[in-house]
Amino acid sequence: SQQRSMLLESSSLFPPPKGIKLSYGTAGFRADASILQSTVFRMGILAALRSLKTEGAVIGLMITASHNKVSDNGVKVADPNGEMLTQHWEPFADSLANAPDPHSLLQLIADFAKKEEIPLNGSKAAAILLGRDTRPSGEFLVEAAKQGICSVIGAAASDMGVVTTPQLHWMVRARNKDLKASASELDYFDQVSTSFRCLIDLIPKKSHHGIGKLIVDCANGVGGEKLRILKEKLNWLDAEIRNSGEQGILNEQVGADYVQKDKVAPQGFGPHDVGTRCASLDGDADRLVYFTIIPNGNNQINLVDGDKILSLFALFIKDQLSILTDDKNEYQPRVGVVQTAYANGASTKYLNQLGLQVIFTPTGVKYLHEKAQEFDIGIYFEANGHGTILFSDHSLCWLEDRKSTEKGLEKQNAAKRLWAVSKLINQAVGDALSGLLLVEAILQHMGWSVDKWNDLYHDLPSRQLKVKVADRTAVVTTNAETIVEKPPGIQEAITALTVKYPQGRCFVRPSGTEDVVRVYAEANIQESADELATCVAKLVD
Ligand code: 16G
Ligand code: ZN
Repeated sequence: SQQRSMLLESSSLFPPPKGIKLSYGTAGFRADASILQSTVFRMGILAALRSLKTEGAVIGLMITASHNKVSDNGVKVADPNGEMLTQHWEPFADSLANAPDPHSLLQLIADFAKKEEIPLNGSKAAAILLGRDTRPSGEFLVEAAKQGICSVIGAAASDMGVVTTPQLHWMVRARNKDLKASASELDYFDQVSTSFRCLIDLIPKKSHHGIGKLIVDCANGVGGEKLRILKEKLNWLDAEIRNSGEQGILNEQVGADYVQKDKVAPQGFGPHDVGTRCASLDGDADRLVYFTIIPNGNNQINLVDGDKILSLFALFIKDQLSILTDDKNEYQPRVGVVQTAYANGASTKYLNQLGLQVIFTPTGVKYLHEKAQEFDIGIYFEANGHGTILFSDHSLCWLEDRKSTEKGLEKQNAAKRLWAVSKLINQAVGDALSGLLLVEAILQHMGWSVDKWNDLYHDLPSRQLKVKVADRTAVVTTNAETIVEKPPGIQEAITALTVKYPQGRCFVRPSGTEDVVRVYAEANIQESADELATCVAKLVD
């Protein structure tokens, strides 16, 4: 058939790299950009099939390797609601990427299409939105993706150019869920800036005093250029943009991943910034952390991580809800908080004290997101700064109703604030830019300095180590990665070491992105956390 010959012909132009096994991993395929052309081409095909399978819904294809080095790249797929590709298709993504030749590729596609009942006869249309970060390799990889898409009859690609990962997810969601067929970056900027201004306008007059300027490290990535656009739309935002990529190298000693893991100030920050509120985005702007520089501290910082952003959001939402629902006989939205084992124990304790239900999942946005969807208002964050807030359709209807019918001004304003939060925050995926604006709006609302925010609770000292192992899959965990199941005996040894330290907690897990096993330990003092991590690292070595 025509479809067959099109696929055979185009895939012969994109031979897979020899002797390399690729895996979809926690967040799509990632590798050195030079070997990714065939993978991206094939993910173009997969995205087209996914669109056909979902009755022609718009599917996203993002080319990025996030916080990894500039010579790497990667590709991931966004489903109709803007969230990560359904896990149920990941094995197909793996086999597609690793098919050795055009004929076996074709066979895989034919078998899968049959099993999933995907119409491959050109009778249906498919639509894919493409985006890429600022990596130079993104240009030729986008071309490979287009070729993949175009080799499926009826499929069409729209290239959104250089965008943040969350912007692409947002556009996909807006086009499908909000039925804005032409949703673009401009609509994103409009929605985000309008809802931010709305939150600022709703600040009670008495707490209206300045909280000083913000400096943002943009990891020399795509976030810088986008934040500049937002800033122009928001004359209220007093932000200085640094590391926006004109000079420095993407992710090199800059960005949220570097700042959070190494707990040091990024390049371009120094003693002159002591006393100023600082934030850091990662290379594709889906992670956000804040920090301040410690005086005479040799570039050391006070880190205000994802757990603390989560705590600030949770506190604000809880406050507004308690204004709105003082009558206990009324409907009360169920609020839930989702964390991973990396969440600092002090943050979990704080959230519990707020009376919130805290649930743990394994590492990786797809797991947290899925869990958060079970609530009326679900808030999730990884300590590394990736997270967002999800509002159920029901809670949105309720808010919409309350903000227009509520008689009391206080209550009406609380409903309007929560409504604005739902518009500002990116409900498809964690978004450093919209997250940053929400943090800024809440701090302004509370009249809080970054130090006041950081004092919500004090992090327990912690240590992370990574151990290079021959086969990381030998380590199997359970219970949201807190317990080692295999190899046998390890968990007993970890427990025996952990109980020696006051407030000790420790776990190991195989990385989903690197060939290592990671160790995390926390305790009441830094020396103990370090010692515990070191001892446990020896166990898995
Ligand atoms: C990926 C995940 C991130 C996770 C990290 C863990 C997404 C979009 N990103 O970057 O959520 O924290 O992997 O890496 O899911 P690790 O498995 O190497 O520790
Ligand atoms: Zn990222």
